[in-house]
Amino acid sequence: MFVARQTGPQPYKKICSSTIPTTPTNQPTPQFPSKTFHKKSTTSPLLHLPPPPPTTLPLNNNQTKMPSSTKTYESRSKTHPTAAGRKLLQIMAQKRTNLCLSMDHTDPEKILSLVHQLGPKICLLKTHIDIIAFPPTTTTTTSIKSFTTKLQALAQQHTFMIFEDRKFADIGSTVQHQYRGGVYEIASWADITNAHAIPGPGIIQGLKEVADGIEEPRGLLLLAEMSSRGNLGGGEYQEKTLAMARSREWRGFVMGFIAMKEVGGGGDGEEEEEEEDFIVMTPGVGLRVGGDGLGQQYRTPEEVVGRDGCDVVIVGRGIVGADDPVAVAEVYRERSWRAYEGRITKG
Ligand code: 5FU
Repeated sequence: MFVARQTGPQPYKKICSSTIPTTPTNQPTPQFPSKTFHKKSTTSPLLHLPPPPPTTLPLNNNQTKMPSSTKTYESRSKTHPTAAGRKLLQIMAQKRTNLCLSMDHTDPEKILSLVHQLGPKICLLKTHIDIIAFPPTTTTTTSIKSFTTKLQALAQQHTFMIFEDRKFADIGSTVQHQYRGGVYEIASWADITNAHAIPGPGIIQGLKEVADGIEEPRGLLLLAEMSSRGNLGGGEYQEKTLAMARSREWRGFVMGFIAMKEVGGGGDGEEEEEEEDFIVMTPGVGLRVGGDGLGQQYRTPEEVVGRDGCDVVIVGRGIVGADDPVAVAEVYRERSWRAYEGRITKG
């Protein structure tokens, strides 16, 4: 019988923090009806967001376009074309963290407790709201609303943003309902969400129309590729996704990609005077190269951020399943931040 080899973070299996390397390992690199939400501004005192940049950023003829990966998060926070992107980059620069916690626990009370402990380490909290087992003590909608309100309060207290990893994948009309309504009302509390490009540009348009009705900045990531073995992203699919993201229509909404390496960043060809900047967020990050036996593939922070130019590392079981999640989160934060500093020094 074939038994899959499991070498990366395991589902809630204990990881002993004392055995975690704080320096890169020498292991080989793997191949691998209209409702709007108007909320009061809850901007943290840490954040004094700069005004939006001009829609075009003139370059003189001799100036070479620099890839985003060579620039600091701080400089990008002043020029990023989306308000959500500017806010996130500013948090990253000020808190010195490019770590996103993927909170894939199913117990709402446990989630809130862990997020409270880990909030200081992260720039972003990633949720899967539909895996959470909400108690049937009140109506489910009330439980969910109470939970997401608490998450927002924690985001405010510890200065991080919230990313609902919803992976929308339907026609524009349907995703509008899924984003705005249902029991989760994702658009009302998640700063960032993501979508597959497979349905075509209507999915972005549909989500943007909902986001436009909300006072706080909302950003969208497109999935250009995935971390799992055999995924159909990358290559030509990624090129087409990038072309879709570049449309002027959603310049202030599409903030970046889920991808395994830097995407775009050299200007879009049509608008030669403009520099583009897509924030790349990357799951499949572990302290060692490995996998989970179900297709997930792990690479190290040094590979993901330092070598491949990604901006935000997304870590789930590697932190949540550890004996000491706070200590392990600090190892991920520190290694990912050092990889970023090394990258911009080289650039
Ligand atoms: F888009 C993606 C992807 O390509 N790979 C992923 O693993 C999303 N994910 C999510 O990141 C996945 O659904 C988990 O929520 C998280 C990774 O968790 P892990 O425990 O660090 O493997």
